[in-house]
Amino acid sequence: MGQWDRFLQPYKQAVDELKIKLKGIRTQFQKTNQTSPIEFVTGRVKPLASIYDKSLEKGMVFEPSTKLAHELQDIAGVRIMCQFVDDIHTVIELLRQRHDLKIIEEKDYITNVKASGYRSYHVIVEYPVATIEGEIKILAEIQIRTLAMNFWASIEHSLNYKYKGEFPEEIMKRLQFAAEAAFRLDEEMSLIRNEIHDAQKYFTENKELTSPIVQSDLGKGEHTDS
Ligand code: 0O2
Ligand code: 0O2
Repeated sequence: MGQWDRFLQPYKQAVDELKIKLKGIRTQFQKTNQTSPIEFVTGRVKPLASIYDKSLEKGMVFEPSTKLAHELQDIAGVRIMCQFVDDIHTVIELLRQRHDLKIIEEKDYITNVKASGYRSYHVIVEYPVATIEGEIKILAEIQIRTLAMNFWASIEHSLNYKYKGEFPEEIMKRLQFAAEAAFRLDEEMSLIRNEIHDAQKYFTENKELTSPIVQSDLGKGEHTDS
């Protein structure tokens, strides 16, 4: 195993574990017939090329080191997508209550929108990873955002890649405008949140009942019993 592989292995493990745990929250809400504040979860270990770029940007030597692990807080990155802005706060509260991770920093880019228009809530956590050489604590970044914030950030990220951060004035303005439109969409959806929840609950409950597979299973059940 190369030096970088060895260095990144605990981060990979942390991302895998955090994804399972956070998806578990969603499952628990669903199994108890409650609306989940988590829509879906993704995760990644920062690609080596991005670690290289970031270490150059921060004036650090590009090598696996304690300093790098300390300075680059998002080598392990997990993203939680929510339907509504309020869900973000529910998720943060759930994270604060956990004993298997320790929040060491919170960055509220929802209240303090970035100049680009970026909105999201970032939580930096210290997470213990069990290795065959004993436990090590690594840093991970959990980004929590609505679907609309995620839509905007994904598009802006792709454009950023194309323009390498040097957006033409016109595009930058349109992106800022789009970010505000996305946020207005979040606000509008929040206003009919209860209505949406009722509809989703109704859909989930009735989906099972009207499914042809369940119907035929129910049918089979009746024949066996009789
Ligand atoms: P399910 O049953 O579909 O929820 P993974 O390795 O698959 O766990 P990864 O590679 O980190 O996850 O991220 P990926 O593949 O981009 O997406 C992770 C999960 O989020 C996948 O579900 C996707 O189906 C789901 N997902 C991605 N985009 C959206 C979206 O826009 N809306 C919704 N609702 N879900 C989305 P899983 O985990 O494979 O299982
Ligand atoms: P990627 O490709 O997402 O992995 P630093 O991390 O040192 O740059 P800072 O200020 O501590 O600095 O980090 P910040 O801004 O809290 O979080 C950085 C991450 O947030 C970025 O990761 C993005 O994922 C996201 N982010 C921050 N600002 C923007 C933005 O304007 N647009 C988009 N689309 N995403 C943003 P990276 O490192 O860019 O990499």
